[in-house]
Amino acid sequence: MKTAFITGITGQDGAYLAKLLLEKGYKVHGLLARRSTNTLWRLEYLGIENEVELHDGDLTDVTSLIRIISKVKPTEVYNLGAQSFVGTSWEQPILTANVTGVGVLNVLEAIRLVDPSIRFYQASTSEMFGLIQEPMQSEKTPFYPRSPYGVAKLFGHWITVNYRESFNIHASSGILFNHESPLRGIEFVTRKVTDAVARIKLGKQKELRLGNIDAKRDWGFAGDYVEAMWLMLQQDIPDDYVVATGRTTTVRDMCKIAFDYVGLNYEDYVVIDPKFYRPAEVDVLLGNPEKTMKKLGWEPKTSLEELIHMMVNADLERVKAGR
Ligand code: NDP
Ligand code: GDR
Repeated sequence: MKTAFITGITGQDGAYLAKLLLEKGYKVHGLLARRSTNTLWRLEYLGIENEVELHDGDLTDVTSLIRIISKVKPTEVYNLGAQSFVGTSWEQPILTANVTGVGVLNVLEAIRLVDPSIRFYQASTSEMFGLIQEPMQSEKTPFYPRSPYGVAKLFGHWITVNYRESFNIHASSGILFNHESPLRGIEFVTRKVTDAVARIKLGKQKELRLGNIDAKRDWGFAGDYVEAMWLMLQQDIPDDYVVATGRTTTVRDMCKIAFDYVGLNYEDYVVIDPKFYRPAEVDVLLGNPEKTMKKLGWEPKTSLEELIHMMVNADLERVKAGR
């Protein structure tokens, strides 16, 4: 039986990946960072909270990682834990650097010390491309991060490459473009929009305040993207892969899709609020997933329309139930 250890198991991707690995017959362990509130709602939503084994620890505490990895003896480690909200990274840059950047090195050091044959996945990001230098971004596109989050992730990416080259660790870096779902945190723009659409439709909210709605993103479905993570660790040779849909859409058009779906005009409700502008913006992202499609046989299965409709439906149900 294969055994996986997932950091960030309580996050959007961690929950979907845990479900996928359980379906494949894995024993799944996860890292549980100490919080004063319950963070298991995503695992509960997928009905797998009792099927995974959780271990107290933190990405900034390398001893906790060494202890857990020694005990669990995983064959695969997926490092999905991070301070992942770009906006917050300007308010908490040091914490972001420690968790999202040095946290990667802590996991790699734990693997190097305990068992260098463990396979490792790093959750890298299109935010590393930042200021765009090529119209479509691939594994060969130069990086130019635009936020403390992007800079921290760039460290995580390069330390993953470095440990692969220095110590022969089977370490792969998935450069994933934005991916969303009903389990997306409410602070991210797609979920903020679908939650507002549900509330406005049900008479519980009057307007939706957004920042830069001309920003463009390449949005896919998280459920599709965790499959690519798993595929990377099944390859004989570790590598870096861009995971994206190859289609880019403005925040404005994404809003239109969401409001149209419930028969409303987004222009009647969206208010631009400079409070949500960022000190430095990533204007446009558009991924080229050609290598991933060819080498891993992976492809995105869910269109942006299907994704946004799925999210609006889930939010309508949740708001109606008063959850
Ligand atoms: P989420 O924000 O939903 O999940 C982040 C996870 O990290 C949570 O489980 C959180 O725990 C955990 N975490 C935060 N701080 C710590 C810490 N100090 N120690 C241990 N765990 C911690 O992110 P996603 O699921 O959306 O993303 C997964 C990964 O992929 C992240 O690394 C993200 O940066 C990256 N990524 C995401 C993309 C996307 O579009 N979703 C695109 C590209 C990369 P808790 O629940 O307790 O807060
Ligand atoms: P992003 O996602 O920064 O791309 O990072 P987010 O959904 O936060 O922003 C996308 C774009 O929308 C613009 N925007 C707003 N964003 C938010 N959150 N709230 C608003 O009100 C708003 N108005 C406009 C933003 O300026 C931005 O241009 C996500 C995270 O999951 C990262 O962890 C991951 O690495 C990247 O995706 C790929």
